[in-house]
Amino acid sequence: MSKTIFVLNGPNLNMLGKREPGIYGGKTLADIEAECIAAGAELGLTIDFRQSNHEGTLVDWLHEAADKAAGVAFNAGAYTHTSVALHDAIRAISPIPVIEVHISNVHAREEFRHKSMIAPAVKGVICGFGPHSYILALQALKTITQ
Ligand code: CA2
Repeated sequence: MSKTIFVLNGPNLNMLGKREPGIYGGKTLADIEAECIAAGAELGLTIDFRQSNHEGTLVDWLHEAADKAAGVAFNAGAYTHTSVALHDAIRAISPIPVIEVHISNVHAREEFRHKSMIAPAVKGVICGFGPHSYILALQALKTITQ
C-alpha cells in the first residue's frame, strides 16, 4: 500500500512565483505541488501538500501527521528561524521522520537565516536546490521509511 507523505509549507510560500523570482525562482507553489505529486507517483508515495501562514496550524498538521503520514517534508519558511513551537511539535511526533526543506541556500543568505530552530529536531536538512529540494526530500523519505 502507498505511504502518505505530508508536504507542509509555512508563511509566505503561497507568494512563490508572484514576487522575488530572483531568490525563489518563477515557479508557483501549485507548480511545486504538481511536481511533488508526480514524483510521489514515481516513488509510490501519496502526497498530501499543504500551506499555512499560521504557526498553530502548522503545529496541528504535524500532530495530524503522527496518525496519517509515514513522514513529513517541511518548509517552515521564516518560522524555521524563530519557532520553538514547531521544534517541540516535531519532537512530539517522533519517530515520524521530518525533513527540513528550503528552496534557497539559507547559509548563503542573511545571518538571521543561518540559525534553524527546527534543525536539531529533524531527521535531516535539504536546502539550496530550488524547488528540486522538495523532490530530494521525497526521495530521502522513500528511502528512510522503507
Ligand atoms: O528558502 C526557503 O525555502 C525559505 O524557507 C523561504 C522562506 C525564508 O524565510 C526562509 O529563510 C528560507 C521565505 C518564503 C517566502 O517566500 C516568498 C516568496 C515570494 C515573495 C516573498 C516571499
